[in-house]
Amino acid sequence: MTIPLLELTADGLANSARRIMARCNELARISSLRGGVERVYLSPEHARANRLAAEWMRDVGLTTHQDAAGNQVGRISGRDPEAPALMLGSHLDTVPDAGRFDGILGVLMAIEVVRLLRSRIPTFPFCLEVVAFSDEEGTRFGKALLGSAAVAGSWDPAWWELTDAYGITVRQAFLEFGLDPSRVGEAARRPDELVGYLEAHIEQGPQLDRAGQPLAVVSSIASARRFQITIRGEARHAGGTPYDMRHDALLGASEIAIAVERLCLAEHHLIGTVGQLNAYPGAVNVVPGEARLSLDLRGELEGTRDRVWAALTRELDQIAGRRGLRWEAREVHTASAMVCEPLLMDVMRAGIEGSGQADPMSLFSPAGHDGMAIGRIADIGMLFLRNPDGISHHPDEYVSTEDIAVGLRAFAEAIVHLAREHAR
Ligand code: HGY
Ligand code: MN
Ligand code: MN
Repeated sequence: MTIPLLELTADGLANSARRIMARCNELARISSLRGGVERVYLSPEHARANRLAAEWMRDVGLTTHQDAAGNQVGRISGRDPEAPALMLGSHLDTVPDAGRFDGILGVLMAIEVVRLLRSRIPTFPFCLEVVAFSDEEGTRFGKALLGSAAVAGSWDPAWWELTDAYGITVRQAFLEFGLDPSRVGEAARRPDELVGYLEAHIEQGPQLDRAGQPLAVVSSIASARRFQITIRGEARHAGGTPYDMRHDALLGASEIAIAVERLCLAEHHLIGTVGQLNAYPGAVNVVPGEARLSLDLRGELEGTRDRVWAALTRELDQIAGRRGLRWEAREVHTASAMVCEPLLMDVMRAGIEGSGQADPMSLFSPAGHDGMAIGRIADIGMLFLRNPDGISHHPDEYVSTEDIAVGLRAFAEAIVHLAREHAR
């Protein structure tokens, strides 16, 4: 049994957890969606959420600034103000009609952990930084991890021309937000500035709920590839066109959507989703001449992911041959799998055990996270919190204040364990 390093009282942790829950609800009201939660990159809602997060960061003694890519950053010194920092954080942006915790919980837990560790931080051999990343989901421009990619120094100039649903480019959105596109490189951090990155996040899956455990250590984050697939056939009269003359693009798209499920079910730790499917011209009395569908393909191993993508392209060829269709695919997002650093897994495990949960599970994350980008410049570690029924990217997403309290203790303990490791 790991003896806790910190004397954190149950009442104190419960107060912190209630504060976090109240703030998740407050942030949920900063939304572009009436009656729901939606906050996207470089929007007025993003700016308001950053201002609120900055206020909460300053409340716990963090010095704040917004970086050149719109991420909200807070920093507090350890023994040496010039020392590298342990970065804590997650993201404040959301998917459409989102829950209140995906990303947001991790930012608020990071801020709260600074409050809990205030008296110890001046003895730490590293500084602490809290980062509220600005675009983990990629909801607005289709490309995920824009904010954390800028921090990782991997901003791709091709992204300036990405457009949102209204044709606004990333470049225009930067300018409207008050950012200077030519200075995005200033958001980049050097590897020698960081001792690591730790993120707390809801699991977004059912493993912890099924196991009846509140917390888990994350072992790795899935690799991902996202595609926009266009299938073209021939628009025709819905009444006068017999089946043997049809080249129905929507039926071709439907067949490939079913094939995604079939091929992924046959694999281990691989999952594919068609989240968008549109038929054109979209009239009730016209055979669809064109269909556009998205594919989100993710796997623990890139080889498995890529092998299934190759198999899907062969299926697309067969479907197109049979139905007289043509298809093309554009890859809009690619992220390598990111393995968590064993030392950070160890301190996270020790933190969870210090919170009273013996022998915590290690879980692979099929959900993507900012650590996929930050892992290019720093070692990463993650803490998962149970979210009942695993439902996420949905308004019913939930985490209990009890699990938040236990998660805070584990997170704080893990940081103290890491400080001890670095002080050796
Ligand atoms: O899509 C994901 O896995 C993450 O929630 N952005
Ligand atoms: Mn998400
Ligand atoms: Mn997330």
